[in-house]
Amino acid sequence: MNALRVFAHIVLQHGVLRYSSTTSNLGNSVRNKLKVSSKQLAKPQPIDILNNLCHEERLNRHVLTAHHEGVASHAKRRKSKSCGAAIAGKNIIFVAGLGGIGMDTCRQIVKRGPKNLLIFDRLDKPDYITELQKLNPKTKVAFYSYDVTVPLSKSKELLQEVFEKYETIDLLINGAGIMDDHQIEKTIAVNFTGTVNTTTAIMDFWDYRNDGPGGVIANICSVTAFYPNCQVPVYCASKAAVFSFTVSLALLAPVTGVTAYSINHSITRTTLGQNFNSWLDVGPCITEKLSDTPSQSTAQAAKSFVKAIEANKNGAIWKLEQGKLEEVKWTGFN
Ligand code: NDC
Repeated sequence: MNALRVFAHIVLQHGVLRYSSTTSNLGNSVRNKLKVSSKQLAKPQPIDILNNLCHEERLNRHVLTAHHEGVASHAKRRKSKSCGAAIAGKNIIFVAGLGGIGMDTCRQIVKRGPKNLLIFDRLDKPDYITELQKLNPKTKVAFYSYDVTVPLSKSKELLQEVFEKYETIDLLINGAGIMDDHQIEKTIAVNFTGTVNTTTAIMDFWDYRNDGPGGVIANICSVTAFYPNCQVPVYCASKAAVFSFTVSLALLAPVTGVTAYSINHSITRTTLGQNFNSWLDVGPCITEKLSDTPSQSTAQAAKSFVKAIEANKNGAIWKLEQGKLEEVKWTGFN
């Protein structure tokens, strides 16, 4: 078991380091790699300490000692690659690129000249693809039918097909989402598991440890991930889960070569909330309430979105509200 798996295990133990003497061999090997004293491992530690252990330098040290030398050159290659533009000339996958937020963001992306924009969506809207293609004939726009709730093996098959054709993918945007708190399992399947599975599938092709080149992930979460709306707690919790997953991805970047940041929209005028139900019908008038609250258009949100993509900042938490882009400071680890 490698140290990362151990980390994951520890995280699940209520956010504290719990190592008993029965795991001494494993404990010693982790200790040696991470230079953690036995005193530290024996005592339960707050999650802050765990995340400090995940600090870039320590993980880099682990990667460099635990894996072959090629990893170092990957890291250098990735560093030099990330200096350039994050959209122009790149190959981009946009999951849910044909929804309200997705389509306007695709319009902005295409204008910035990626090499290929691959739209994965459950919706099939050929007119939208034609429109995007016309916006910039130099960018190739392609559509792939994709439901994020398919089993992980199917996501991997689709990505295998895509990597065989395009060889490299630089950016994956995960944007599939539904808001209907009567559909609890589906909400979690689309909003959370779908994002995790698509991310897991692309790791086969990107992860440094598979000799991959690394990559960038932009996960669409929501401001409700950190300001929950109690009328749709299932939706908010699913978004909080994607948000947490994204924070972890960013912390793992020195190991995997895959950087990540979250895109958190505030109320944006789309059809997302049109037919939605609140959990246990606690807030049946929420649709009207939302429409009375200050909001932004999808065109405004799209401009902020591409600015965040261009900033290309690992671990960034972007809030997109009323036409403004703001980086939120996460104090959870301080
Ligand atoms: P819209 O319904 O137009 O788009 C949803 C997209 O997800 C479409 O492309 C669907 O085809 C795709 N999709 C749904 N199910 C699947 C599936 N099984 N497989 C593949 N694709 C699927 O809604 P939208 O454009 O507003 O939403 C796009 C993303 O932004 C979603 O992840 C939302 O959760 C997220 N978002 C939207 C808003 C908003 O105000 N419109 C917000 C935050 C995040 C919100 O959360 C309510 C409270 C205030 C903030 C707000």
